[in-house]
Amino acid sequence: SDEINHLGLPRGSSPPLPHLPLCPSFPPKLEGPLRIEFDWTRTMDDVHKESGPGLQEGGRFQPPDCISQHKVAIIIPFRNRAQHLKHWLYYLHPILKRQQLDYGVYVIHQHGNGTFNRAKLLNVGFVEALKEYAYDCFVFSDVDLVPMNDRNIYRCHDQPRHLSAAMDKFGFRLPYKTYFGGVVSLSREQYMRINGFPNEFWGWGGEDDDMYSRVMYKKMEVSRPDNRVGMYKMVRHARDLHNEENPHNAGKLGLTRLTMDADGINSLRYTLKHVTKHALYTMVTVDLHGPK
Ligand code: UDH
Ligand code: NGS
Repeated sequence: SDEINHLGLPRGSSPPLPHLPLCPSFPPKLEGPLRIEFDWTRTMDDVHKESGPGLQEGGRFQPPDCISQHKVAIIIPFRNRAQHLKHWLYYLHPILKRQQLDYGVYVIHQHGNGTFNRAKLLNVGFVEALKEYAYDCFVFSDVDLVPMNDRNIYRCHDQPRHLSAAMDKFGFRLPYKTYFGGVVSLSREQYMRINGFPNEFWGWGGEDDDMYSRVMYKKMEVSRPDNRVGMYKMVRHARDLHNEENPHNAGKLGLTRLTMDADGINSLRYTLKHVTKHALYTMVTVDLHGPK
């Protein structure tokens, strides 16, 4: 009938994606080692203008010519690091596009001046990203870390992955064997299996070690790229206000095995303040109900 077009859809409705092939397992346009520098003075506006085609509002992207095998939410804990975010966005969007990911960038902004809580922000990011799209993979990244090799793909694997295995500030190797800080990826299932991350590590230190222990206690292993592919450059910075080293955090690590099933995604409480769609990212501002 006249109401139905040749695709069997009501007339006027947009056609389904044409029959795109699955994206290949090895993205064809990767460049390998990259030159990363933080001494330029572009504005956020410049970064937006230079970001190239294909980005959708809120920092979403899908490859135009194939169906990505990876639906990835990138979760960045954030407060008062606008310069770092600019560098991160400038370098990461082109890389993530070349990696042919179906991705979204979520900047989880801690509201107020209370003590910072990185791991709890990451939990919020997991929940809030899933409200928007059926992501199956989560990359949790500090805002000041940029990969120096685009073969370090921001995807998930059969084991949780530590992507930032060779950071410049540690001489391009691990500072210790169980280090799990910086940038990690977990599938939705891997993340649920460890009950997410701890909510109770306020201030600096130890939350990444707790995350590592959770993975071990649930009988998974950490995979890593080699020291060449895993190279990262960190934007140098001074210690932040309201994120002092918390001397109680190290002591909590001995309790992870006992507390992890009760402290995590299943006990997460927060107040969402706003969700703002910027051109290059989605900002989620959240009150973490910190200790006073
Ligand atoms: N973060 C913020 N704002 C803050 C604190 C932390 O956005 O006020 C986020 C940000 O994504 C950062 C991450 O949390 O990359 C980790 O924070 P961190 O303070 O642990 O990061 P880092 O290890 O610095 O880079 C530790 C103190 C470094 C002192 C160096 C003195 N030379
Ligand atoms: C350990 C911290 C980790 C931290 C790592 C690297 O001592 O959270 O140092 O720190 N663990 C504890 O404090 C229990 S860094 O050199 O980046 O300042 O990630």
